[in-house]
Amino acid sequence: GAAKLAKAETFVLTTPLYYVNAPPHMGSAYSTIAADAIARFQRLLEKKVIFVTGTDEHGEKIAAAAAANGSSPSDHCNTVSLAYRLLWKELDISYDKFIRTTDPSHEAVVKEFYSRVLSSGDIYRADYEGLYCINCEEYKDEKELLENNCCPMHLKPCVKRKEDNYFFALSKYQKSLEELLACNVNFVQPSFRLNEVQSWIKSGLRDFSISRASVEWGIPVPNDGRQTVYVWFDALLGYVSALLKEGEEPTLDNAVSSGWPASLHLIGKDILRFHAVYWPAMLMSAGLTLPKMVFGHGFLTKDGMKMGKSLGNTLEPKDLVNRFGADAVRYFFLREVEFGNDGDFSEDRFINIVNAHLANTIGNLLNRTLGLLKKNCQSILAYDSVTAAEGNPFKETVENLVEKARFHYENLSLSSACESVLDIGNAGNLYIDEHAPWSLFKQGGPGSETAKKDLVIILEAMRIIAVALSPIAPRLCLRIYLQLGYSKDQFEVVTWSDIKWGGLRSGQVMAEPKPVFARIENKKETEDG
Ligand code: ME8
Repeated sequence: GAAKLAKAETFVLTTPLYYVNAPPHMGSAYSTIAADAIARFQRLLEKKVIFVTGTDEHGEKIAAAAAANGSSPSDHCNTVSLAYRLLWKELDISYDKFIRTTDPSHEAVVKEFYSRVLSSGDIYRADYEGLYCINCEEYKDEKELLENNCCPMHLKPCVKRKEDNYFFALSKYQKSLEELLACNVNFVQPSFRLNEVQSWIKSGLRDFSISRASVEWGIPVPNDGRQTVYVWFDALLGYVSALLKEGEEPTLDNAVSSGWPASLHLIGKDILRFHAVYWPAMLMSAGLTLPKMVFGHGFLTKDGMKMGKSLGNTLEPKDLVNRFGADAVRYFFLREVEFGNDGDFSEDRFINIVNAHLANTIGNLLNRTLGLLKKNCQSILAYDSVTAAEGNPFKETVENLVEKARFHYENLSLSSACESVLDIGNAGNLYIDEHAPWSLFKQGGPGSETAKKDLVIILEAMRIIAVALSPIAPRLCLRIYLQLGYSKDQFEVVTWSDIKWGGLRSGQVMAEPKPVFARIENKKETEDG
């Protein structure tokens, strides 16, 4: 029935739940910006979206960070978790749920989950000795380590640990995981990461320890108060507990019926093993449905090294937003980094791209068209956009590019989606230069009728750009909509179906032309002359 259909349409999308050992940096912001663009696109398609983000607050690394600050773990977590929420606000992140793994309802869900896995017979007690990387919060194989047992990601030596722990019988799921990946080739994305996951599994899955005797800052293991639940066995469940509704009894069943399974876990490639191997096995053990897809994107790098809290080589997203605005930051990283691959940041490149695409291709085109309309038509459209474009191949060009953009968004090729939308702007610039409506207006008579149509055509293309680019640069697109004479309320209910050519009507009054995107001054260029 209708309820079932509505449920099928729910799109649950998650970002990683970020460690609160340090405030957010550009890498954390990158995953979240990408997820936000995907969430906004899905909403344009009129799906019910539940966009989950949050913070991962337990474990040894967090406790150590709190101690180093001289604060209690919970004060420390409150401060840093808030910093994430504040940054998400500045970046226009439209999340629906923000889960903190220290929420009591989450703890209840973890305990219930643990008990289910225990009753499946997948938890046992054993001694373990191995090399532990605190920054990864993971036991490592000696084979994967550098000299002096250094972790290849964090370049810090792993420590020898011996513990009496509870173990999860991951090895029991070897076959089921192999089948999952064989039958469901889209489970791991981009597809070039599938091989990597398959070869981990093929090399033989080993049971892993899911409790810590040495760590106090965590959720107590049910039936054994002397151990806490391993931070990954705890945090992954945040994707489920996030779905609980306000005030609802915190049970697994309630969380599941509110939207589980996730349609997409968006993560960095560093935590692919947890999401594509450990997590599905854990869910199978507890009898829960698996997520539909795990997408592991690449790293933002600085000097070739992963930018991160542990290495301290980060870029401050706050600074970038303060200097350039949220739209520029969002646009740059989504356009510049092919989604799935690594990408490097350079300030020159940032300024050049954002100026060329947002200020010139889009902003200038809109501004000069509105200028001409003001001068020659008192800012009033003389034709319906459908009539204006009759028999004009430009309309088809725009329609083809819109289809491409949609295809790329659906395939999470965010950079290509940006490119297709920008190509509408390029086509518009070419069109206006070739048709030169300013000189047609001078001719008067039929010439100025043609020119009036040309302006409507360009502005209709602008309207379409404003819808199609809104997942990436929402504020800029709102400003375009306002310039085209619409209200904020009208922009907020726009859907992908509004992209259809024909929105602008004769008689519609455009706003006073005003730049929608301020060109960024490149200080270095100015200094260099
Ligand atoms: O791993 N480039 O949290 P975390 C791109 N708490 N993305 C980056 C990045 C970079 N340089 N650095 C970090 C954790 N990220 C766990 C997750 S999930 C249940 C628990 C992004 O704060 C990327 O998405 O270390 C990466 O996977 C995530 O931040 C890790 O964040």
